[in-house]
Amino acid sequence: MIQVSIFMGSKSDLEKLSDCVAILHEFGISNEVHICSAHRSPEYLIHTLRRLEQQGLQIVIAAAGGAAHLAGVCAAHTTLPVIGVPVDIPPLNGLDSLLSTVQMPGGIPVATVSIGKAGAKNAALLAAAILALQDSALREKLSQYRSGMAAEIEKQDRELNSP
Ligand code: RP5
Repeated sequence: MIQVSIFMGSKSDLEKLSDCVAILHEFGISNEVHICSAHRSPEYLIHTLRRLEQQGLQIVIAAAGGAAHLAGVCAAHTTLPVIGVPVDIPPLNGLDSLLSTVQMPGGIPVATVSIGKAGAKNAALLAAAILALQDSALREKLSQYRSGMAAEIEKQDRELNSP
């Protein structure tokens, strides 16, 4: 059973999503990555989403750049939680993607994370946090991940201020 599906609007988005995939793997969350464009392959997108949902999919991560309707279209076709990642592409470098993804009309929510690589990373962590509601081992892994970040910051501070 695939817990999380990452949909991206183009193969060109893949590099920006590498941390998202890596974190899902690090946390042991089963996932699949699909190239499904809301504009260029709308029927394939819905077909793939429906197939995965029937197989037990729990969370959708949808990443797209430009006039980024991918997350909203996914959310229109499922009641699963949808996390939108605005991908930064020229010429507007993600502001267009952010507004297209985040400004959903009331009734069909998309949980939108920050633009680009940071957002891709946070999408995986948010998916982990949602799944951790029903998985105490995953909650513990998230807690350890946070402790690791805190320890790294403290180490950097000690190094900066060591005589
Ligand atoms: C969006 O258009 C994709 O998500 C991608 O970010 C952007 C550009 O796609 P390509 O022209 O590189 O295929 O649909």
